[in-house]
Amino acid sequence: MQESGLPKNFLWGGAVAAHQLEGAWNEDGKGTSIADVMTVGSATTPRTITYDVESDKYYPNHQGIDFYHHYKEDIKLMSEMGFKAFRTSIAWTRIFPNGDEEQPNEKGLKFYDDLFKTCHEYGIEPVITLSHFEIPLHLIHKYGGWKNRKMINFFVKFATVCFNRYKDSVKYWMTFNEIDNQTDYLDDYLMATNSGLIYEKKVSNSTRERDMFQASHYELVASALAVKSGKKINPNFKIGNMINFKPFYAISAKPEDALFAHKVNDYRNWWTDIQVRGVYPEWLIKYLDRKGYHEDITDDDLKILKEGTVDYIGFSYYSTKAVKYNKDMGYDFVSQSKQVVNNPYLKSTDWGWTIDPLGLRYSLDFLTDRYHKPLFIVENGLGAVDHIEKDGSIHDPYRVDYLREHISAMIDAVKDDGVNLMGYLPWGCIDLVSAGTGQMSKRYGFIYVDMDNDGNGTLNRKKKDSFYWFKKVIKTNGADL
Ligand code: P53
Repeated sequence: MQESGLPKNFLWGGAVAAHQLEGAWNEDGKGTSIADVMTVGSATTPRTITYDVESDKYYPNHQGIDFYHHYKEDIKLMSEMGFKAFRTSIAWTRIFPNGDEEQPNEKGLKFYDDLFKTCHEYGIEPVITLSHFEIPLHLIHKYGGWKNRKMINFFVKFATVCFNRYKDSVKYWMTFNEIDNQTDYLDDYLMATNSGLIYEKKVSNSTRERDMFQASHYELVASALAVKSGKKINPNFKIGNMINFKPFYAISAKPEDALFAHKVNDYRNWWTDIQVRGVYPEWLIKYLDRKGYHEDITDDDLKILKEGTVDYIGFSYYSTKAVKYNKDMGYDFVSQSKQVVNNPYLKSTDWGWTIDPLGLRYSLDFLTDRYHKPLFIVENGLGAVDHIEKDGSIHDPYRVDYLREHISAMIDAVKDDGVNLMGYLPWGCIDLVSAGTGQMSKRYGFIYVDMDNDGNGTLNRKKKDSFYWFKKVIKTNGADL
């Protein structure tokens, strides 16, 4: 068998996030997070975000897949697949239940000591996201979320406590999950989960966009301060950003479409521009000025942004989109507008996400050309409904096909295009609660978990066909797909 061309120390593994699988939402002193007040939705109905936990509603993240009590068994299954790395997040509310306490919660810290120890027993490297849609609800109610500058200190304190505690057990870190989701500033769910921005009353679109830029700016400053703090605690840390990388293609070769697609991509990439290069891009300075947003951006902040740039770019890749220039809207991107159009060349998943393996090679090449940094695929995968056969087996050839094609495109980017890629961590390696819809039925895992959308099930774990396939892929370092 020929070698794949991937480096020998390539980090194969999988990814999850605390709020989507841990459960135990109020155990051992954990506080309530934004994820604890989100109900179940569907492919077409968004999740509802309630002000507080209401007794007559079902909140799927409260139970997750009860990883909090099953993690030993689950990490063992991952080690059976040959995982070299496992990405999860540290639930902010386990460490600081309200977010603004003086002292951290020891029981929360202890849980992650045990989890990371278990990972290392199996030779699995933890890859840790600090903020993955898990803002303490109290910080949203009391301070209004990330449009308040005070959030910077709360976050940096949380990050620093984690860096100190886990300085010998975690090497790979990321600051904010999919910070660029906020491109869609008119999406209630994304603004609440990323930045804790919740609108009780209707406000204008430009108010929402202004809030988004302000919240993002504070997050970027907090991210840079966290990088600086982490490097002081352990200079060997590798600290990355984390984006939802989603290229927007021009729908045609018409120059207006090409320029518009370029501008839409700029509008998604400015977070990375700052996290990697440490400066605001030229177009954005003009844009904020033209819109008259008068954001609170100080000279000190700009200095911090320069000093706290990241070591690598972590990103999720699921799909691409296509855009068409609309002369009534001009070249400015309008969130959730008709500027996004159907791409006739691509099929979609049952949840309407386009399937575009070549787009992953495009993404790896694009990010390398633009940033010249190591890249880390920390999410990719297919959300699909699985069926259990009478004999208990689960055949998921659709998942294997999706992953095979993406891995193959990824190998081409490394082998032929010289991309410096650290690893591949497919999303939801064990079935968990969907972030976007709250469903259990939107499954990504190699490991099946018996639990339905209403919270019924035994929580038993079962290996799908894809489990054995991925084990072979890891064993051959991608040579046998
Ligand atoms: P789900 C969309 C909506 C919400 C979160 O998503 C998302 C995305 C991706 O474009 O981002 C990531 O569960 C996220 C994970 C999430 C995963 O995509 O809606 O980092 O938390 O579970 C998949 O199918």
